Amino acid sequence: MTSFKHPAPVPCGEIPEGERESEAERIVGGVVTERGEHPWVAGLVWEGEGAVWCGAVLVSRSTLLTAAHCAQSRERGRGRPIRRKITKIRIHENYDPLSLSHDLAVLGVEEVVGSEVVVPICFPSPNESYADRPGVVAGWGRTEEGGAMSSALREVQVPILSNQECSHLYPEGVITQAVVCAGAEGRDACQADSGGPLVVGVGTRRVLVGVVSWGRGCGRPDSPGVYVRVSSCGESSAPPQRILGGSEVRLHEFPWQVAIVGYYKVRPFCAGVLLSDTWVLTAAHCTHEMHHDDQVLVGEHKWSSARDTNLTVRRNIAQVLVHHAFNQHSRMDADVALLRLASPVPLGRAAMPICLPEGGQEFTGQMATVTGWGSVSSCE
Ligand code: 4AZ
Repeated sequence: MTSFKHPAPVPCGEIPEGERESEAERIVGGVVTERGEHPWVAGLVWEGEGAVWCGAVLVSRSTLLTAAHCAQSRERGRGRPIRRKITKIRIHENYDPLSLSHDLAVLGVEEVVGSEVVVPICFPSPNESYADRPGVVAGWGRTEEGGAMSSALREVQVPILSNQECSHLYPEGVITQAVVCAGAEGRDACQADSGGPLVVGVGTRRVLVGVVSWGRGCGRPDSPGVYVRVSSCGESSAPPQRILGGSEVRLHEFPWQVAIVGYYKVRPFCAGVLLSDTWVLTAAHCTHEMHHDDQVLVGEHKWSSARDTNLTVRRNIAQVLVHHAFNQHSRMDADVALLRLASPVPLGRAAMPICLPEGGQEFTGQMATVTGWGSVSSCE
């Protein structure tokens, strides 16, 4: 028999057993949640005060994500947060308080010990946009524009829009790849829900798609809520596959992978990753082995064969920018460099930039894939 006090360990995104049946009371724009139904949702409150002024979402036992505008406005606030002391605040380095772009912050807290009401959320899998999926947003924010805050945690189902649809509803340029829109008339997040999670169900788990950031009013027609996108936007032409123990990738499965080669040579001496049609990220130590006429191959698969693909393009390197903190002797720190290609590569099936993570994302414990043309045995 399962005891609610000592549930089986839950890695992420699972609502603990016994908390799943909801007898939620219906109210305008959403419903009051059952206790334990959103065990990754946190509220930011002040000592001696009950009111939650921003939401947050637990992504590990000691890390929360929230909106940068929540973290910044309270950085020098009065009193100290209660329940879990915030030990670290990291605001996204590209956060702009005027446009609210990159409105994301990471809060470090004292470790939350096992509890049936506290469960970290799961991160989404790469290459999923979640558009046209039903999302759920939860928070203690206003229940209507200009209305009262809610004393109970509420949730509402919100349709997730494609960025293309959403960009028609807001001024040009504000709906970037770094945001995701969700909501419909009467279904939305509102003030003080900021920082809280937009989740979707994937099987029995919930994954974090966005963090509440802003919107034009609350629940107005044609004014969906705007969330900081947590799901990635990188599109691979093939579904992601884990390469256990190492195996040959499928043709153009990793279209951001580039090879760095000698002048009209084919064997890579280093590799890099495409960040745009003209910029490549590589290791700084690779640039120390480089000659002025070295080149980049984009869309390469088997370098020893000219017949496997005709989509490979070769570019000269016009500029090399090495991280200023890189020390070629220790090679331990800041081993990164940028290469500017002499002319842009055509983007398509064989050449696609990778997305960079939002600052402060925590990938500890997740599986990653590394790709390259390096030695397949340590004896080579
Ligand atoms: C706010 O002020 C806010 N309708 C959060 C979300 C939305 C609007 C305002 C979305 O924190």
